[in-house]
Amino acid sequence: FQVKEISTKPFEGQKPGTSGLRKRVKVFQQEHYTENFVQAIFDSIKAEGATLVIGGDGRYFSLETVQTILRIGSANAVAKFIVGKDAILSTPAASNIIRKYKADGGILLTASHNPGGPDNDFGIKYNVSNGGPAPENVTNKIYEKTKTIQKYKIIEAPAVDLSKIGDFTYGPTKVSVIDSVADYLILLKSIFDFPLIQSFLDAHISDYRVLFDGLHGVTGPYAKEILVGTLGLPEASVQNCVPLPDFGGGHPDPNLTYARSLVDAVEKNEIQFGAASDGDGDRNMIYGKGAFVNPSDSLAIIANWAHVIPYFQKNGVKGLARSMPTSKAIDLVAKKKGLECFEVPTGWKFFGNLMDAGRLSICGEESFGTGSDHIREKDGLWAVMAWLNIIAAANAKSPNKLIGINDLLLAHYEEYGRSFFSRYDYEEVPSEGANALVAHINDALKTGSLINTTHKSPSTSTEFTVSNIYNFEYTDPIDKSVSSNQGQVITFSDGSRVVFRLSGTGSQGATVRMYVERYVPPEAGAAELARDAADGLKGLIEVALEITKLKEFLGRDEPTVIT
Ligand code: VG1
Ligand code: CO
Repeated sequence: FQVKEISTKPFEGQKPGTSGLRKRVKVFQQEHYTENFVQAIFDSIKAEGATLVIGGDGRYFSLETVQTILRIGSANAVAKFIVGKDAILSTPAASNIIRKYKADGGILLTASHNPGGPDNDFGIKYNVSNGGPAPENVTNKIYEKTKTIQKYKIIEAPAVDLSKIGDFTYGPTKVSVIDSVADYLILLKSIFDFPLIQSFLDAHISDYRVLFDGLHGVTGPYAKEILVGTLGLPEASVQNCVPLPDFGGGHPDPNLTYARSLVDAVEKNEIQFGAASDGDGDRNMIYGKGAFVNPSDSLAIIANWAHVIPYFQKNGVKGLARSMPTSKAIDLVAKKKGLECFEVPTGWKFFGNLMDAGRLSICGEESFGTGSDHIREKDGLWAVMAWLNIIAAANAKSPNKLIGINDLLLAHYEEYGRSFFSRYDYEEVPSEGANALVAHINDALKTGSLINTTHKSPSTSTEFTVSNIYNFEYTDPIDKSVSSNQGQVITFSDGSRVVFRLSGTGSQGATVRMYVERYVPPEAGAAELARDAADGLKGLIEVALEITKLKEFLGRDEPTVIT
């Protein structure tokens, strides 16, 4: 084999966002574009002699990109690649493989929940040796390299057949093609009480039915192996579980808007426990008949019930954490249990240091991401199994009444109070409008013009008084690195808050996210606690939209997605 050096020129904008570099497929298909970014990764790490994992959600352009990585990696003297069969490894499965086989890092080919196919999105994300997304010092280094790159190294060798499991040699490099599911299944079995879940599901085969929707993303084969293969549920318990390069034309994002296929089937067939995951398998939505679990509540409930999960029985719960816009429901659980609770910026990479330092066990984000220190990514199927484990444990103590999702939610609210939470997404708005909105809020922040002003909601007549406005900044408690401008927060005198952020995962225009939260204590009573979230937040949302003039700046009357 021979190493060739190819001259190239930098491309603008190869800056990894919240979770890797995400662009339209057509952008990645430009001559040298993908090669440049891959070489920039190898220039930023110690590639020589390294063992690296390659996986992804199987989206369009993945197979070609794996071969590109093998060719460039081999030319850069990578010792070994561990690749998921057919280029498939869910994001959590890849994180597990990196840790289990002590690899130096991994390259994940995914744009997560963004649609796929020739006219949609592709993405490349680098993970480090703890199995988590590269921290900002690494992604900044990669970005710097992309700005000055003049050449990349490549070898000529026939493509590796990724459809066959086994060990191959590729130039000077070893390539091991592995089963995508096996190691992940072993992992989950070591975490959850499978016998308890099994006996509950067996006993309730007709009155507690389960439906998992893979949205044609990567989790299909994993969910099938766990739910059908291991727990013995009927085939009808899974749907859309064949991964497709374009996700069947859908938007593989588990929320009430994009996971309609799950919501409709659950409602129509009166399914007690439904769940879905996103394209790369790190997100989850728990949705039963008439029962939607808000991700912020999901996190708090899993933490509150951690004692029924064998992994936490064995390892204890070291600490809890949430991303800044996630509701403070988890903080209340931490307080009651005497645990440390951290507030980090959006993006899973911020949890890794805390976990590595032994200070964090369970964490999550409002964006349907929940997970623990069993790996260093959020984990969709882990959350599904956590819920099944909790439901099974709750029912083991309740022989006469079947406990379902809504019972757990209400019991939690009655114990801790409820943080009504909602997120409005304004997707792909003009960047000028989004920037003007940010500038407008910054202006209010600088001049203090909104502080102590009172605003009345036109429809509910509730009044909200602004108490503070700030830009969220985070200092990592472990390595002391500082991340600034992580979202604008407006707090109100009743403890409510509204957060504004620009998304870092979009590939076109700008996406503005508005997060609203209002806390109601347990004393408010069951009726108030069980209210519809949209209803409980109506007044606050009206006031937030009014004081920020959001509709004017964005030229949008309604958000594209409401969670
Ligand atoms: C979004 C979510 C964030 C999540 C990120 C990656 O980021 O808000 O919570 O960590 O996606 O998730 P942003 O910058 O668009 O708000 V995934 O499942 O796309 O890897
Ligand atoms: Co994802």
